Amino acid sequence: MSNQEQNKKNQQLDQFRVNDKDKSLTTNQGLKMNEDEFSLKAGERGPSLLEDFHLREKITHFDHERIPERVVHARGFAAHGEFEVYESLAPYTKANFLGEAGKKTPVFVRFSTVAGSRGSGDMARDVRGFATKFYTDEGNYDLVGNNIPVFFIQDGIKFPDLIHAVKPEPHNEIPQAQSAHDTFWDFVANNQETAHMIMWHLSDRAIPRSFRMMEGFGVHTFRFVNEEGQAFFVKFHWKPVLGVHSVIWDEALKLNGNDPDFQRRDLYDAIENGQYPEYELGLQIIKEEDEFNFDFDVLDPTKIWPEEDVPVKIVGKMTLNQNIDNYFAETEQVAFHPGHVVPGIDFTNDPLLQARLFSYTDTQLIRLGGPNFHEIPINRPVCPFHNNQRDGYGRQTINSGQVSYHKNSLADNTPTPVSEENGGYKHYQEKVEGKKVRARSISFEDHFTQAALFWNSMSDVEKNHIIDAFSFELGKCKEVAIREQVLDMFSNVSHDLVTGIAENLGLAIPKKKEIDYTKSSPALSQANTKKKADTRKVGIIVADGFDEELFSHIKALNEANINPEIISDHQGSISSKEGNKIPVHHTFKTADSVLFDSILIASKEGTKPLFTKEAPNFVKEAYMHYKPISALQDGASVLHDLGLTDEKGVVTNNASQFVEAVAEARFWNRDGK
Ligand code: HDE
Repeated sequence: MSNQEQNKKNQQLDQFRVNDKDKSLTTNQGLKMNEDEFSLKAGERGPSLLEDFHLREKITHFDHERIPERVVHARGFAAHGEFEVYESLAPYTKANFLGEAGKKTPVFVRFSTVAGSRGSGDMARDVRGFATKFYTDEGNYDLVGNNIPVFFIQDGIKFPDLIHAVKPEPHNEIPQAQSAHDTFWDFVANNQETAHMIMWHLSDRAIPRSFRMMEGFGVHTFRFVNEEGQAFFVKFHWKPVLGVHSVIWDEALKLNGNDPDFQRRDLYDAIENGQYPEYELGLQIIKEEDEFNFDFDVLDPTKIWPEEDVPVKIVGKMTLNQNIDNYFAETEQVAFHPGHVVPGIDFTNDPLLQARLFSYTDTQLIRLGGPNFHEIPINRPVCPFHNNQRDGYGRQTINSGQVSYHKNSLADNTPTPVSEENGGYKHYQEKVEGKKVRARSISFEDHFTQAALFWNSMSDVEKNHIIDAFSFELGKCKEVAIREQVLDMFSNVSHDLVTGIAENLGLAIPKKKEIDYTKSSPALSQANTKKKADTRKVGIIVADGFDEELFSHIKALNEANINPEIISDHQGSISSKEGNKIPVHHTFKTADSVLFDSILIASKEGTKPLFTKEAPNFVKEAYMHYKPISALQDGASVLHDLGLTDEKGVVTNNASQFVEAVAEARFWNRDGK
């Protein structure tokens, strides 16, 4: 039996899966219909009849097909998979799914952007949601995280303000899926706790190359509780096995036009190809008694715990190995909630987390139309569930018996509350004391130290990208006063940063402020991430009459787990000199250089003018995007004509060097050429 067959969630979903192929057409009442093209009329040219139940049913269902999109994270894409824990985490938590080395738990993961509508482009500069539902034996556990480890605000009461500011402006609903507009930056300047998150938002992290190549973070500090009742503060990390990689801004802009589904397609195709995305689960753990031993408050969601100070312990791996069958039924109807916990996992007093614990059920009530959304197949736990909740729109469970209240005698006082010893959830008994106040803790007041930590940790290339991103975003604000306020705000982070932005915006450079924070955290820079050729996409430009050495090159790429795709001047197939054919995946009209991680030019300019014009354009654009380029045989003349010889990342007739270059991915030394 394969893993997927054993997977309990998969078995459960099987009961609901229906394939309509080769079946007879019926109404929703099961009545077979003899006709589906014509409504019932009084005479062929006469009026339609109200009696036509088939027309009515079909149109009515259609009229009600849409549900409200998520108020944030509307655009998303999801997959099924499995989580396996490497070692027992019983010393820290009694969570059963983390308790035994090798234990596997089915998962469903939804990735998303935040600001755009459901139909917006994938490549927006935005935070990516990374929400995981673990279908554990003790109930669903949801880790509803992002690909950025901190958040814009410290208190959930500001969330509606933040989202109102970043969404399209209300008077004209412009711009879609972008933070580059006045209201967002006005919010930033007036809410300076955003500083640290803004640094991440304007870094390469906000334009990931793939959902498969980004980290995930639980953001808040959560609490682990073990069997002895001992508690720990914990932060969750997902570390992608392929490393953390991004596109550059110019590619992001072009990708949104070339393929608005770039990131969903990437995830879907990887799973279809058997190149299953993998992420390791990492934990940072702080003992309760060390709560106050840091220069940040562990409850403040605008702060990280630098990995060099609190190491990330790798404890398991998640593999996404199965695509969804139906977008609406699964990805759209899945309902995550940070409050879906299991014994051994508990909350802290982070005021952002506390507000989330209210918001997620509330939003599902309107989005999924009532209190029974837990019965939707994708949301059902794989363990039994029993309580006295009843009725409501769309109720599916048929609860038999006369009792639906607690306490009772008629049903022997069942369903029975379960003691903690027997697996009942008992909230951690944290001692709390204080006056009722609406206030920010003084320990939450430092907004700039970790923003500076992030800046200090960036490579020069990454710093330039951040300056460019600020220049783009603020450059799109109409109000000069907003640009100036933001500049002034970020002069608390780095003078170099604001100098670069001010020059681009033609503004006065703010006065230098004393910043004595020099610490950096190498783990924050993508320059230090893993470099792998695996699953990268190479566009091979080739015309009829190509040299057969291409076949051995393709073999070498396949062996390195690279995905080659053929681009030519016509569809169908192309032939080698010897007449052997290979299928064409794209033409110059259907593809663009930005869709590939690298370009290999495998034949000389063909006889067709289109090839002569387009092949060099693909190479030029890939070069401008710092990507590896390679040529085979007479294809080298195309590189030669462009003056591209003898430099890093430009390879000729050498498959193994090319594979290394694909792993390297970007050659930043080209800057300025
Ligand atoms: Fe969310 N968030 N959020 N959020 N969030 C939603 O719930 C909310 C926050 C995150 O793929 C909504 O079902 C509040 C932080 C993800 O289905 C809503 C606050 C983090 C997803 C909601 C936050 C997240 C959501 C909209 C501040 C990272 C998509 C639809 C107090 C740790 C889940 C829905 C999916 C979705 C509220 C802040 C992550 C409205 C009030 C911080 C990944 O309930």
